[in-house]
Amino acid sequence: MTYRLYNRTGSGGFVVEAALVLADVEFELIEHESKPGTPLPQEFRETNPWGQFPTLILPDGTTMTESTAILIHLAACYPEKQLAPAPGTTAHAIFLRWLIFASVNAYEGILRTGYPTRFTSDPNAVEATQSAAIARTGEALEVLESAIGEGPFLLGNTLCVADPFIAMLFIWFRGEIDTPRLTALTQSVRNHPVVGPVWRRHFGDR
Ligand SMILES: N[C@@H](CCC(=O)N[C@@H](CS)C(=O)NCC(=O)O)C(=O)O
Repeated sequence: MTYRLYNRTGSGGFVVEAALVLADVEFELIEHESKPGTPLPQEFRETNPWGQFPTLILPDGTTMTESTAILIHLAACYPEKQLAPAPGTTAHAIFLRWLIFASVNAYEGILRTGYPTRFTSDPNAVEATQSAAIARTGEALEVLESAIGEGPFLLGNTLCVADPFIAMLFIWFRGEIDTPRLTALTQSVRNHPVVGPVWRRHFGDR
């Protein structure tokens, strides 16, 4: 059995698809309707009760959710593909720190922006919830900007799977911030010979 990836074009599943392509492993892609908010089939809810993409079925049948957990797992499975620095190294510690930071702060902020009614029970507070989420996401992205050293990638010249993840969050951000390093990182992800085509399949020219 190969990997089976439940995904939606333009969703956070992009980054798992990119990691599978970087790992050069076979996978079956099950694409759902691309419009956010489209009800998910019951079969999918049974697989992931939280109802989000990406959801990855491993070759042994185990279900994995949470894009960052999946990225860390795939990097551990295929060390020769160098999806991330070697575990136990300082570079790996830095990788983990910023990958998880991006997930729990920037991705969460993006979700609050996109689904504000989940985060307030006050119909009059929806817009305020959304604008606070945009501001907080901007702060998280500014912290990520300061984590990028010489660039263009998080860890220098070599792409790791945190880079497409950060680039994806950056293009989803609806506010305005001055972040030249994030801009350069995103451009380098777009230009990457392996990740670039996956990016274009999900995000076109964005
Ligand atoms: N923490 C999750 C977030 C995944 C997520 O929010 N996916 C979005 C698409 S980008 C989704 O499926 N949203 C549908 C929903 O939340 O109902 C992860 O990192 O995988």
